[in-house]
Order: sequence, then structure tokens, then C-alpha cells
Amino acid sequence: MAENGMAKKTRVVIIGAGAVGSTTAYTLLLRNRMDELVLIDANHKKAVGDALDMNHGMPFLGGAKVWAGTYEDCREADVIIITAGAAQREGETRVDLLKRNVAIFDSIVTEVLKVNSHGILLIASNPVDIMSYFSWKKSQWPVNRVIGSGTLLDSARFRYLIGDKLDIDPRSVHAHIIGEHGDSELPLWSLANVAGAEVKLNDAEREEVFVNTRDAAYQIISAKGATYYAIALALDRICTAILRDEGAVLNVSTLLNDYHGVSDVYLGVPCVVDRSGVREVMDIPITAEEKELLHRSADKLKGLIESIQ
Ligand code: 6V0
Repeated sequence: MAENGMAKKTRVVIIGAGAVGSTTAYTLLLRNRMDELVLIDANHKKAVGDALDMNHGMPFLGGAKVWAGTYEDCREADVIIITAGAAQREGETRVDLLKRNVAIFDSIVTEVLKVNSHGILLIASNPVDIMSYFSWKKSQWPVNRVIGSGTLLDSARFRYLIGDKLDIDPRSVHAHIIGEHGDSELPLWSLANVAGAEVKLNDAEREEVFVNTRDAAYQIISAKGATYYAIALALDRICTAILRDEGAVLNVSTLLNDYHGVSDVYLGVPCVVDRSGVREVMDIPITAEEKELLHRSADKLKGLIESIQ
């Protein structure tokens, strides 16, 4: 309840109104997820334009109030989604890009912390596992309240591609990608199923499905420069699990603590997500081979974290 006795309005703030941020805003609006939606961008004009454009759709939608705001608007935010980031410059290494994005996050998280100590940070900017780890360290918030989008998008791609091969609705395919959101991610074929039955694909088909999952972003970026529709739906899914206190199991990025022997790194794994954020990391059975790949993914990210420290 707010002080005036009215139910408190739910507010989502999106920092970074680029392709991912604005598509996420539009997705949240279409699905009527919150009362207030604020867009913040270093390019304030872009955020103003997006807010105007979305408000003009309200006669068709009703619902949320949208505006282009400032960090002060984070004060009342329940969920703060960060999709801001720098794009890679010609000749720039991934580590250089990483350093620039860490600098951007340093200033964003500092601004958020000045006004908000209760919300949930939902990170999408890449490399998402490292940005999430950095945001958690910087904020010193409880780990459950700093969440990365992790391998939720990758798992959706995986489920879609398996479903496509089997001619089964992807919502009926249960399958997980875990680890880094990136090149070292791994498929959990040992747990993949349709109605409890093993996925009937041979080794070559499995390899094809996984490679197309892992490399999906490269394919889309080479075709149209950026990916934003499916990640917007994934962010909407996480945001909704939080705002509606769902207890949904989603492959988000969280800090691992002796997870199959992996600690002190953010990686995508199945987590229970509710109003508290990541309520619990699911203890899932994985094979020795999958465990080995998970360790490799963790080692890669730890190396990158060391390179920027
Ligand atoms: P974009 O369209 O270039 O948008 C980035 C936005 O960030 C721009 O509008 C910038 O003005 C803004 N920005 C930059 N610096 C700041 C700052 N300091 N404060 C506020 N705003 C700032 O990029 P796009 O939207 O395509 O991608 C955003 C990020 O999402 C990138 O890091 C992508 O790699 C990442 N993605 C993550 C995915 C995932 O699964 N987690 C999926 C797709 C993209």
C-alpha cells in the first residue's frame, strides 16, 4: 500500500532505449505488465521519441503511463532493466569493449544506487553474465536482486529449433541451455524431453540444433544488425515472474555457489524467480560431460573478469 492508502503502482524502468530497450518496453506495454514505464537513455531525445510514440498507442491499449525520465525515476522502481551498452568499434577487441561497457555500468549503477535500495536489477547488456556479476559487486545488493537474462533466450531458441525439427509446439519442448550466454554455453541433452520422453533426434541433428542455437545471434546480426524481438519477450517473461511473484523456473544468470563445483561467477542455470528475484537455484542432475563443459564455461568467464580487474 502507498501512504495514501491506494495500492502502490508498479513501476519498471528501462535504462538504454536502443533496439532491445525499446522493443522490451513495447512488449511490456502490449502485455499490460505494469502501471508505469520509464525510459532512460544517454540519448534522451530517443527516449522522448519512444515514449511519445508508445503513448500515442494508448487509445488502442489503455493501461500504463510511459515517459522518458531521469535516474530520479528509479526511486520508485520495482524492476530496473539495463539494456544500455556500447557497440563494438572497428579494430576493438572484446576485452576493450568489455572495459567500456563496465565503465558505462559503473556510472549507471552508481546513479541507481543513489535513489533505490529495494528494487531488482535485471541486466541484459552483453556480455550479460559479466555485466550482472559486476552490477552485483558494485551494488552490494543481495544476490537474489541482481539477475542477468542469462540463457533464457538461448533456451528459447533451443526449444524452438527442437520443436521445429520434431514438428512439435516449442512450448511443449522442455530443454535447457546453461552456462555463458555466448560461445561457451552448453545444451543439456540429458534433460531434454517432450512429455517426459527423450527427444528423438540423432547425433547429427542434435549438433545442428545446438550450433544453430549457439550461433543464432551471429546469424541475425549479419542479416539485420541486431537482435531484439525474442530477447524482449525473454525480458518480459522474467519481469512478469518477478512482478506477479510466480515462482517460475527460468534459465537466468545468477551467482553460483558450489553449483556442480562452480563458484563465484554468474552463469545461466535454472532458477526459481519470484517477487524476491532469484529465490532459489535449481539443483539439477547433469552428466559428467555436461559438468566438464559447465566448468569450461565458468573458467572462460572468470578469465574475462580477471582481464578487466
Ligand atoms: P543499441 O540499439 O545500440 O542500444 C543501446 C542504447 O544504450 C543506446 O540507445 C544508447 O544511447 C544507450 N546508452 C549507451 N550508454 C548509455 C548510458 N551510459 N546511459 C544510458 N544509456 C546509454 O543496442 P541494442 O539495444 O541492440 O543492444 C543493447 C545490449 O543488449 C547490447 O549489449 C547487446 O549485446 C545486448 N543484447 C543482449 C541479449 C541477451 O540475450 N542478453 C540479446 C540481444 C542483445
